[in-house]
Amino acid sequence: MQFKLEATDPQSSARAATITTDHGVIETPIFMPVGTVGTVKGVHQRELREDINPDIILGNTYHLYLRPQTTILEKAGGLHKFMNWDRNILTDSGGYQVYSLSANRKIKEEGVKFKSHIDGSYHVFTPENVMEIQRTIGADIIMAFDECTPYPCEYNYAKRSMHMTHRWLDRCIKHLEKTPLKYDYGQTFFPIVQGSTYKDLRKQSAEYIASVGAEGNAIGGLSVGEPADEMYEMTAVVTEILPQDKPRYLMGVGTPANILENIALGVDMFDCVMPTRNGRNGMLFTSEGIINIKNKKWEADLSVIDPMAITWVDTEYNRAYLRHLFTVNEMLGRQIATIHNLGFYLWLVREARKHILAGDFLDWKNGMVKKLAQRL
Ligand code: PRF
Repeated sequence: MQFKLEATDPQSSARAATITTDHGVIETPIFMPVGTVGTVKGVHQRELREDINPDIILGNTYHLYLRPQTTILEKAGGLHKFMNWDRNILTDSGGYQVYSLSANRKIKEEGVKFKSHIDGSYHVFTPENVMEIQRTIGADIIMAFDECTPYPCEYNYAKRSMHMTHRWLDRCIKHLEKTPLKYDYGQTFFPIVQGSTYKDLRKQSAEYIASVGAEGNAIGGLSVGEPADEMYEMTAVVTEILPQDKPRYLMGVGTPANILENIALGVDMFDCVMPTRNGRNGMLFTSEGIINIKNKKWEADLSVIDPMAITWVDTEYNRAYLRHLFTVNEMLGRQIATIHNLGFYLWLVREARKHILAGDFLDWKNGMVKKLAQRL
């Protein structure tokens, strides 16, 4: 993997860069659409490629391990071939999904024993087997196995957990060195900073993560219920310490405003279920603000979905029609909303990149944050 810094904003820590892997170039800042089980929900791969056009999408180890299982993925020659996506993929390690989805999980030094949310069967994730699973899934960027602490989190628990995440990281690295690549392209490994909402722990964790010298670094444990200002404070502490010449990925963030604020703090990569999940529930992020398309307010509004016309759905359909589709629970409504929202998120990070390259990011960001928070 190669990382090339192209510009840094003179008035903030925002950067524009490119990441190059065997599956192509990723222009940053980037938003990665979430494709948990090998599909960005409701979107054809063709639409994703041609209408939304992201350089990279995300998959989840936890879900793919449970279904379709690694035997099938290996037979297919990896996730890219299985799902017919020839651009970049990043897989999360399961270090978050195990805590958020499965019941009855037991966290020990060895690993995590968990009960599947699908059929109640028991499984164990360890730093070692999660590296093997990610080799088999075959994403371009693979993540360390960590513990994402909840919010709020008692100081002593956060500290103990952070140290365990660091020990797990050592085990991930050691095991990865012994586990050969499965396919004919490279994989890049990102470790994850934890430390809850404590500045001293975040600082310690960032220093430890930086010291292992990985090709890119991630920030976990944020956007778990803490106030946005606390998130920004933690990101700022961590991006100060993580190396400038490597990509920084903030996991599971966030709203359009969260993304812009964290770009200003030096984050390059983001993923979040918000544009897809909220889209399926009728929430649209538009150039004029946030819309709940299910509201009666839109019942007879024949204006287009978004006059900015980023993706073709924005002007192809009107608000009253989209509201109608949600009212009668037609799947086309959810598909239209998803394409619109993903198009909007990708537009947002591309605009951010343009403004970083042009040197006027901060003013643009401040104006945008105000505009996007409006509810129509
Ligand atoms: N760890 C991992 N994945 C994650 C997170 C984390 O802390 C988060 C936190 N927002 C989202 N996804 N492995």
